[in-house]
Amino acid sequence: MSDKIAYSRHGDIAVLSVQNPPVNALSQAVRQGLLDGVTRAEGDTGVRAVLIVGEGRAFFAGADITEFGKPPMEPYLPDLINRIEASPLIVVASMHGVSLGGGLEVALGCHYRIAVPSARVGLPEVHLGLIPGAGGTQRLHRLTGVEAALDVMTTGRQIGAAKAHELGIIDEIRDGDPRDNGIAYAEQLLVDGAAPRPVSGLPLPAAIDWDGAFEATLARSKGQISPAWCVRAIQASYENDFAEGLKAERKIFFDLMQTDQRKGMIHAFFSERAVGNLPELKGVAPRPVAHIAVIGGGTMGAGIATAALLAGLRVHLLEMSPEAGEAARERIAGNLAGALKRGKINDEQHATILNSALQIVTSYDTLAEVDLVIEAVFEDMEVKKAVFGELDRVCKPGAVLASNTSYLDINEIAATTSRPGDVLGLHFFSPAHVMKLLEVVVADKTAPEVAATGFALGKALGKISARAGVCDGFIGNRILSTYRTCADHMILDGASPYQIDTALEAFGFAMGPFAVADLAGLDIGWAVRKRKRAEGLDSRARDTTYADKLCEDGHFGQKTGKGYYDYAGGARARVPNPDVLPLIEAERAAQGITPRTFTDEEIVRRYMASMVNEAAKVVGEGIARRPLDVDMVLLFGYGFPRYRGGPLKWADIVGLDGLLSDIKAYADTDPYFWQPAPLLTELVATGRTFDDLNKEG
Ligand code: 3H9
Repeated sequence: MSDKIAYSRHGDIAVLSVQNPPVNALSQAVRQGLLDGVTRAEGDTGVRAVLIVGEGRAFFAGADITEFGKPPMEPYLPDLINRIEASPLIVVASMHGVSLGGGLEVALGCHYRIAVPSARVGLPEVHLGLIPGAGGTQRLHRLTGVEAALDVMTTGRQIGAAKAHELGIIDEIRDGDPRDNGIAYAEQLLVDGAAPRPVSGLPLPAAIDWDGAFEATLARSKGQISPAWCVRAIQASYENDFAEGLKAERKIFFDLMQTDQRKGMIHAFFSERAVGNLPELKGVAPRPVAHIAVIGGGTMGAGIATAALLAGLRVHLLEMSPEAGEAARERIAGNLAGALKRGKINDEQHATILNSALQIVTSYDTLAEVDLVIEAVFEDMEVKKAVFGELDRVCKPGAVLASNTSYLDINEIAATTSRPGDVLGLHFFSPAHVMKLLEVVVADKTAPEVAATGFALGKALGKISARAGVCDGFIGNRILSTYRTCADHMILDGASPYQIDTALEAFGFAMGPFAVADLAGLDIGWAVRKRKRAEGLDSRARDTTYADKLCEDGHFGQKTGKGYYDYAGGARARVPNPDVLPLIEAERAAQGITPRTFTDEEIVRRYMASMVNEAAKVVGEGIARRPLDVDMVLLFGYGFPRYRGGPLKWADIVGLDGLLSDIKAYADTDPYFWQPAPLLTELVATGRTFDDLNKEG
């Protein structure tokens, strides 16, 4: 027997306890152990029932994802589950923690299912670019009906025990120890004379309009294909017998296993967990943080304060005047009302947060006791330096001093204090209580425990935190500035903002760059362009000014009702702003450019090549430690499609040599913009990928 399964007897019940920490993934050794356990129970004199129960945190978290992409190893999960279901003994699953994917499919192969009230079940395979591949699409709807089964599979969401019971997935809910519960339930079933009850033998529920459901699911999935294939897999159960249905499911599962979407999503799954796990911070203890201060109560400061309050921290919010303080309180109250409405907090928590956890203050002297400060004032170096001077004066020794700047030099800010080791950047994304990304900007003198504190705070706030070094724009905004410039160049040469947005939204971005600019506010890009021009643009750089003219006329995007688009019909009913194309045409004429046509394919290729090239520079210079850090920044802060894994995973998949050749070809007409990243050149020369660098750590 595998050491992953402990076999024991409790009267006439054989208990198979699964021990594969941390989450009992169904690895080869676990599958083998379960198979051996069932076989042994069947030959064990006096055994009349088998109980399968997980040790530790979960029943089963599903198939072992680390085995994906490698040759499958026997026993295969669908065969094991069929074997369990075919047992002449009664087989009971006692579920606690999560039963996900193959884990729920094992439970569906058992004849009876009991769970503790806190148990959660789900079929999250679509989040990995797959469908359930061990009978889930052939069994679940026989218990729940097609509509509920499709909802569970196509959303991949977890459902609680009570709901699962209501849907017929779980037979019994009982509080207590899962093993004791399972034994008691199995004993009761034996007393009642219960027989094995294979789900595969249950009648099929009413069929639905399969083509309609397929198309509707495809349309909802924003370019991701696996959710729609859940429909086809269930449909297969109506077209032939159970064994043929399983074969059809298996074929779809393996076809999806070969797709780039599966590769991208599994890369995202592991990178999401690795990004906050920096080798250099292993064993470094963060400083305790229970009470923070936020300097500035504008949209960003109020959002940061809201995130901290929702995470249970005390917050002092500093504003310059009582009136500004009141406005900040109202912003936070508005954010909290949203959280209350969505059930994130209850009435009592809402009242406690507003009445005691949040304090609006106007004097730096009140900040003497806080553990960490986040400055979120106007993006101006002199203003920031003045704030940090005050913080240095009043904050207790060991307090962490953070700036939320999006691009300013944290080294310069730190140098204005007497404690640069305590200073770092914590770059939130707006709205800060909603957006998942946090860039933890580690400056030259930031102490390791201060960096670790940034990551610990990010975790407490439920963020995905990525380490960034100091440069203009850190990881995300630096890369954004490059691909956005690439888009502007394509506009000068003949593309329209609307064609570019449409092409990139079809590629999978949540929004195209011009719709994003309208959402963020065109004044932000305008300020950056003015700053860069003031610093002195390289004479070889192409510049565009048509967007400045929109700003000069007071059009800042959604907040003023007009930008690249006109929002008279509301944010979702955008239409092109008719003023924009004439401005572009005038600029082309002024620069003597004869416009040419672009295909959508060329737009995506150039845009992505510029993104990958800049990302490679960011990694090569050590601003990002690993390619996966860039991928997670773009995924969680910039609307990059998850099913493509991130720009550097995408680059690995499409091939680095082809991208480098294209970059070199583009450089023929604009050698300044298209300078190949040394790291990209090196990877191509040595036949390696970005993912190889991730593995090197
Ligand atoms: C499937 O089942 C296919 C079948 O239909 C058909 C097959 C033929 N495998 O997230 P955490 C690791 S597809 C391997 O930090 P939490 C994870 O990487 C599968 N490893 O904890 C991490 O490792 P590390 C369907 C796994 O408490 C550690 O466990 N199932 C797996 O926040 C702790 O994880 C899923 O998609 C796995 N299946 O969340 C479930 N799961 O410590 C995916 C986790 O080295 N998993 N690990 O970084 C999850 O959703 C969450 O991990 C879970 C725990 C909710 C279980």
